[in-house]
Amino acid sequence: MTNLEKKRRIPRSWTRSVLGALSGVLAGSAALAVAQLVSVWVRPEAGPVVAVGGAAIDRTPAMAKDWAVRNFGTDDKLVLEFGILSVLAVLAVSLGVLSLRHRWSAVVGLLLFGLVGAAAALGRPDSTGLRDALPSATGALAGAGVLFLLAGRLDARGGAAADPDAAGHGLPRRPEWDRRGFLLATSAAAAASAGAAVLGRTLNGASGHDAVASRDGLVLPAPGSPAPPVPAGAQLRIPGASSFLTPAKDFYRVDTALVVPKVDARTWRLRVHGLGVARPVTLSFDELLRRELVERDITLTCVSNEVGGPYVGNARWIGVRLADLLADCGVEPPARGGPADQLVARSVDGMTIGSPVEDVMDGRDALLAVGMNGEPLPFAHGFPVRMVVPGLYGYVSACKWIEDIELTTFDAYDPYWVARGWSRRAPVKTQARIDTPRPFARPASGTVMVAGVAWAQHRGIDKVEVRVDDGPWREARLAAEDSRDTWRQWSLPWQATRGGHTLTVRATDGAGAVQTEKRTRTLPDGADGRHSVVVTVD
Ligand SMILES: Nc1nc2c(c(=O)[nH]1)N[C@H]1C(S)=C(S)[C@@H](COP(=O)(O)O)O[C@H]1N2
Ligand SMILES: [Mo]
Repeated sequence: MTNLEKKRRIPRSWTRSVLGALSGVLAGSAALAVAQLVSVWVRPEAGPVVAVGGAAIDRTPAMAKDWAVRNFGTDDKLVLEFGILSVLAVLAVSLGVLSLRHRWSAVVGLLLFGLVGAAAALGRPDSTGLRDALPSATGALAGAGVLFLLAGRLDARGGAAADPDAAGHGLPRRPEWDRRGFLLATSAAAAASAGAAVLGRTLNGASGHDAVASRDGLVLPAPGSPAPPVPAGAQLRIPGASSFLTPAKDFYRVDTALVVPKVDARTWRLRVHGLGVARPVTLSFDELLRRELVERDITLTCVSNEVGGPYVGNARWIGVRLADLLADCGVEPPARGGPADQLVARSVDGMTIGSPVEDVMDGRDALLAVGMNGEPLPFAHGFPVRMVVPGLYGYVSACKWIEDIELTTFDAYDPYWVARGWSRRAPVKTQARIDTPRPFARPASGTVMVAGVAWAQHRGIDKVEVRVDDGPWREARLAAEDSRDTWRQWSLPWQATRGGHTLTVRATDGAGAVQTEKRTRTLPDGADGRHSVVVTVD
């Protein structure tokens, strides 16, 4: 080989690799775009990225899920989707480069990824059957076709005759690739997948149209048992402290749904059945609204909330008393001899959440909620109907997008999170949080307002104390109590002196129990320990 030839060959093989990678990326994009388009017709949740993401969430060990929620918060799903797309991009580039030498292996490889997507879709708890495999399957076929075609244009053997320019290079015997054909094919593939992607996105966006219309057209009846007004003294209005009622847009959201379920209230049904249900029923939304509506302020907390964490919110819920509905169906709580001790709620997206029947029927305001802060539930918070039970963490009580209630026993069935290592029973632990000053704040010396919230739903908060460094515990001022089921604000003016200080808070609940000192992790039944904030006073 002459020097001249060497120089010409190296860049050319480089170019070929880049073009191979490009074919792979185009084939991958075509696959995803077609899959997205087909998922409009099947259902958005069956698309490959959502299905693989959902399958990943289902299989994530409890500790890793907890870590993701802790580090990415509500962005954990975005991070997951970005991760999946990055992996797919790397695979697409590799398949593209592989296709230069082994066209058929690359095509088969792409089809295999389609199989993975299809298997993920079929394995989701909310899978509606074989149809769910279609987006991934058709996407993979389209991608494989594009890859086969593009790799063919790049094929050195076939190209020479097809490229009339080849003679112009002064190397007429050199194998050439079909440059014009490749350009045409890539442009066509790129345009077609961009079109399919845009169309799929638009149609998917509109797919919840009926559900949106059913929510827009909904006027909730006035509750027969309205919540008393929030006592004037419950909201302290201290800058930096959480507001007493959390607006829906600021309310934390924790769920496994990569696509927020959009349920049409007009076709929604709730089935109540199972062990010891003498009179099973299936209710429509209208039938539910015809029952007496009650309105209650209830603070909801996530078991994944770290000490001092943000996954707690307080809302004014409107709903139907679950205990009354169960009693109408003939359900008896275990204390009165009922055979079922676990109520398993199931959502349209296949989530299962198990609550103790005893707690739900012991007189507390366990609700099938239809409204939040005077509005129909937002889609992200469970429209049209969700459960809310004062005193229990969300994963054992607050099923969103509920469609089925089955009475069973704790021995007979482990719901979603329990199967992943979390406790069967999980009453909310007593916690206090310092909202202000923020960690590492630099307040000026003098009077600094220390304030926050404390909660121990259904037991209530009786006392909050603050300690500066290793000093004595000093009792904070408690805002007026709204109900035992809500959090309470607290505040303490602190005469801050220059230097670094650690502020620590502890609450005492209505049962007289003091928030424990020992820190525990959130797994398996919620974090224990006291919140501290370190500040530097200037
Ligand atoms: N269908 C469904 N309901 C669900 C969940 C879920 O993943 N899917 N997560 C539960 C958890 S862990 C919590 S803490 C609450 C959170 O409710 P929010 O998102 O309205 O704050 O919903 C509960 N209900
Ligand atoms: Mo949660």
